[in-house]
Amino acid sequence: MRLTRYFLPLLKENPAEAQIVSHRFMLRAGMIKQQAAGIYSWLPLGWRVLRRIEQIVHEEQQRAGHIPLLMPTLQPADLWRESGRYDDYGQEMLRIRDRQDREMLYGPTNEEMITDIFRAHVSSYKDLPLTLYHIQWKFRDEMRPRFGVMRGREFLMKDGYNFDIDRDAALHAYNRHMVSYLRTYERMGLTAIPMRAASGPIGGDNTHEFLVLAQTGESEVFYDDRVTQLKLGAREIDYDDRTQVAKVCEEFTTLYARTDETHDPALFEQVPEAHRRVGRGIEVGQIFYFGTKYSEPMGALVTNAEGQRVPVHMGSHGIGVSRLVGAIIEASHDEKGIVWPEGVTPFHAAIVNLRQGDAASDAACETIYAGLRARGLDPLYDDRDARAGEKFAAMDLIGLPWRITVGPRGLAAGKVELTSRRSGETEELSPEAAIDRLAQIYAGR
Ligand code: 5CA
Repeated sequence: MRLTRYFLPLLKENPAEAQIVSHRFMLRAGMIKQQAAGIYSWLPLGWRVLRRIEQIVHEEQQRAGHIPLLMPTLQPADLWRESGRYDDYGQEMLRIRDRQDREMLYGPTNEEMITDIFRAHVSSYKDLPLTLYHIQWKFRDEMRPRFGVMRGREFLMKDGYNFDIDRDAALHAYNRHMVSYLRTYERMGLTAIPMRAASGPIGGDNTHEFLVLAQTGESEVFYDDRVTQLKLGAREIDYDDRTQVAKVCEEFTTLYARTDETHDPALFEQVPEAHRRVGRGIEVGQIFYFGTKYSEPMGALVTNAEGQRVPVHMGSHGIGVSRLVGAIIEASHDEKGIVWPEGVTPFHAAIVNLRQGDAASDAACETIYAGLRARGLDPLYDDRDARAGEKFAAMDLIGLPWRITVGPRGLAAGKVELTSRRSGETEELSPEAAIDRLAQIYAGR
């Protein structure tokens, strides 16, 4: 993409309404525009990050054996009457009537609808286990939408639903989700800590939230700081291996880590004082096991191996896809702007031409642009006729992890500069070597 042909409406001033850094940078970097309280347009740069996060979520869900589908945003009220949640859900649910005066709602979550799909098509234990998921917009009429996309009213969520023959099988599905989430967040450059939590309107008594530590987080958290050192890394996971998956979960959930809702001061006292931490976190996901809470009232039954009809065991598992964009910025920025982790960056590298119109500089930028594209990378080429300082400030703000700077002086010696946004370190390289370096950095991402 060439900047002169792109749509990147940067703001020079700090918007007054933004109270936290991610909201401020998302507005200033031209990623989002508010359309109503808690409702945003995703401008091209924001859209790119959102798509990259979605892509990682899809890959990791499918690696764990979960199957994508797509359910609508609007749902009939009657489905929710079957589970008893239509009245329970209260003011957070946006209720709508269509022209035939039928009661509809904008889905805040999809337990009822997925159970309806399941009961229409599955009737035997032989079709289990089954986990279906989608990535779809949700609406919750939050009392206090705030912090930009962090607490929106309309927001993008990955929600997945497992169907299993019994509790043990459903708990394996729960564990599988936990491990796949750990990998998902790590690929986004995040440390997200699973913490024992409370289940709220989804139900069940087995639930963990995933929290990214940040001062601006909405949840108060209590933890043993050794949990922050745990890494899943590149280890091989066989998602069908119940023992292996359960061991990983044990590794990540044994040290004390709880949100204020389940915090137990007496247990916390047992954490060695040097490791005891109280802080704040951003909830980027939550997993639930709730057994037959929906399958029983909605009649989602399967025949078991003994020929009896039994309600299927379920859980649901959410990732806050749009919230993650804000959470990643909270975890990765400096005073100049965003610092995207390579896994989610909207463009892989910036090309900054210091002397637009200089024949040698223009030609070298074109060569690098084409070279990066040929290696499967997406560069953003700042081809504006603008001062170097302005170009650097723009690229620092939007936070691409790598910048190639091209100017007549360097080119006279056959060199361009490759600069890391994170460390600020610069290397002088030939254009070809710079392309090779970036291809190496992004290999496998
Ligand atoms: N049905 C279950 C799991 S699929 C469910 O809805 N879980 S949830 O309520 O915990 O939501 C899942 C994730 O969506 C949360 O962990 C959070 O990251 C994100 N989320 C929830 N509410 C909002 C909101 N108002 N704005 C942005 N993200 C949100």
